[in-house]
Amino acid sequence: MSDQTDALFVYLKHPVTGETCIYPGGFEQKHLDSAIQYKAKPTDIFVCSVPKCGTTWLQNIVWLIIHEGENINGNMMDSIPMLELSGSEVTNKIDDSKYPRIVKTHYKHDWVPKHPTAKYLYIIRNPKDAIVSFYYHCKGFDDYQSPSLDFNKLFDRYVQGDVEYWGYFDHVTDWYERRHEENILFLLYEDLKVDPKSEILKIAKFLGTKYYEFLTKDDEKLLQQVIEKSSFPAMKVASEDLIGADRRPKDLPFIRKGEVGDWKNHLSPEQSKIMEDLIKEKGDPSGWSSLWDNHGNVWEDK
Ligand code: PPS
Repeated sequence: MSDQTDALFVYLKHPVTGETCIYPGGFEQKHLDSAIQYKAKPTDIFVCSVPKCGTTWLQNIVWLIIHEGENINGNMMDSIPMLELSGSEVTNKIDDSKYPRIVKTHYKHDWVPKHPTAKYLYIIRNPKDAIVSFYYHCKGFDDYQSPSLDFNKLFDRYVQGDVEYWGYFDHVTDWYERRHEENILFLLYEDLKVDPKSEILKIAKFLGTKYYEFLTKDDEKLLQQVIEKSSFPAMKVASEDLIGADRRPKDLPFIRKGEVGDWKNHLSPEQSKIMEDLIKEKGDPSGWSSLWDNHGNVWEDK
């Protein structure tokens, strides 16, 4: 049992390179050994992110687009496996004879299985909100063994990159530098919040012209369905099935608040400044630090 005020992470090795990476408590080496066997298929769609940036939301949007507005039936993990947790056997069992397979992963770019025609969507969210969401995530899942998690402790680890999946900053840089590659679509949680319609159309276009055409025919009937079914209130209602009601305490739901700027209720002025300095240091060289320039509500003092 870990110190209950500190989240439990585990250190596991990449089966080929031997590189160590931090994973959520509960992950095991056998999962990674299996995941490495997965061969990307030409039609695969990978939904990628650093944790807590809107992955589940994007998974649902992609699902709804390619399944013509039909909801996921039951637990999302059964329909959209998480590669490094589900492994290759489970992932390969997802029937892709009619619809493309969707795979979730938090891997950095190099570790994601590649195929020249597969699609890779990467979503990010401002790191101040991502750490807050991550805090409630760790507190709520038994695997982290930290029901009394201390926000300040987690914050210190977060800004040092001493959390799962290389931490936020290097992960985002890694993917942002590849954003112009033909089969990568780089998305912002805050853009989806402000204008879901345009972002969903952008995603559909990226997935294939036929999806864009489905969405826009008949007075955009399908598009309206996708917007509605992927909205925060709709996903909140569906979350008992989607995420599994038994996996979280009632007061710590997975689909929690879904807001931009919740960090203002959690970060001290010092922590906010530490984040801003890091965003500059890590994001200025490649330019991702300016991604929120058009989102005045993200940063209190801009
Ligand atoms: S995970 O565990 O990494 O897969 O988590 P992830 O899905 O990336 O992030 C969870 C946060 O996304 C919010 N969310 C949404 N926001 C807006 N609209 C919709 N439809 C939506 N669905 C999920 C979810 O509530 C988590 O954010 P917080 O801030 O904790 O509410």
